[in-house]
Amino acid sequence: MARPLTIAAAQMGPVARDDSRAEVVDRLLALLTEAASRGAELVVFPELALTTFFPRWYIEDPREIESWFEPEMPGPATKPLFDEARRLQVGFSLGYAELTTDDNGDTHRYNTQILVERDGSIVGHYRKVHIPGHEANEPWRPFQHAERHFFEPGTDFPVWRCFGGLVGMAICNDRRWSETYRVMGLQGAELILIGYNTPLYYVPDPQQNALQAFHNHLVMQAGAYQNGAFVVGVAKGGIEEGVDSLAQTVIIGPSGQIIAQCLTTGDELAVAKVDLDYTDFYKKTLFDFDRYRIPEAYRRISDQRGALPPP
Ligand code: CDT
Repeated sequence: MARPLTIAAAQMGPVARDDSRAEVVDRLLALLTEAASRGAELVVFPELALTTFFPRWYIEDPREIESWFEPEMPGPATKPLFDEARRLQVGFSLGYAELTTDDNGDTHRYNTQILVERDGSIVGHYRKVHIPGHEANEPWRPFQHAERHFFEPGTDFPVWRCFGGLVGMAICNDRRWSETYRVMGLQGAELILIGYNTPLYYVPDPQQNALQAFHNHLVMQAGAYQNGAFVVGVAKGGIEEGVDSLAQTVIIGPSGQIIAQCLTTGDELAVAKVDLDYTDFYKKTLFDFDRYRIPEAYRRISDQRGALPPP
C-alpha cells in the first residue's frame, strides 16, 4: 500500500433531547478509543452529533435555539474529545450546529462539519449547502423537519490536503445531489466524509419510505464511483425521540463497492484500511477528467436550456 489510511465510521444511535453535551461526548470518546485500538487514524462522526436532531421541533425562543448551537469549537464540553484525539494521535470529523458572529456583530447559524488532524488542529470547516425541509411551522406533520428555519446555507465544497490525500466533506441532504461530489471531484477529492440524520418516514411523500436505504447507498456509491473517490457515510440512526432514522453507515471505495458497513442502529464502528492511491484506478482511466470531460459542451447544453421556451 502506498498511501494507507485506516478509517473508522463512528455511527451513533439516538441522542435524547435531555442528554447533556458531556454525556454525548463520553459516547464519542468511547467510539474514538475503540477506533484507536483498532488502528484507526481518522474517525468520522455523524451530522449534529452533539445533540438530538433538534430541527424536528419548531422552536421560536431565540435563547432555546441558541442552546442547541456551539459558539466555539472546541468549547468546554468538546475539549476532552480534542485532547484525547491528540493524545491518541487520531484525527476526526464531527458534525455540529455552529453559531458565529461576523465583523458587523451579526450572528449566523450553520449546520457544520469540521475536520481535525491528528495533532488536534482544525484543518477544515464545511457548512451544509443543501438545507432540506421547511422554513415555517407545519403543525400538520407528525414531526417537523425545520432545518431551513434554523440554518443558513453554506456556499462551497472545499477540499483540504490532509491525512495523506485530498479530503472533502458534505452533510446529509448534500449526498443526494450529484454536484456535491462533482465539485469536490473536480478539485481532485480522494476521500469524502458525510454525516447524516435521515428519518425513515418522509412526510411529503411516504412512498419513498421503503426506498430510504436504497437511495442512501445509491447516491453515495454513485458519487464515489463517478469521481474515483472513497466516500464515508455515517448515520445517527435508530429511534430518537420517537422518530426512526436510517442507520446503514458505510465506507465505499472508488469502485463504488461497499468495503465496510455497520450492522446495528446504535453506537458502532465500521473500520477499513484503505489505500488512497487506489483512487488512481478510476481517476486515471474511465474518469480521467482532463482527458474525457468536455466542459465546453456542458456549457453549450446549459446555454441552450436557458434559451428554450417555457413548457
Ligand atoms: N438531515 C438531513 O439533511 N436529512 C434529510 C432528510 C430530508 S427530509 C426533509 C436527508 O436528505 O436525509
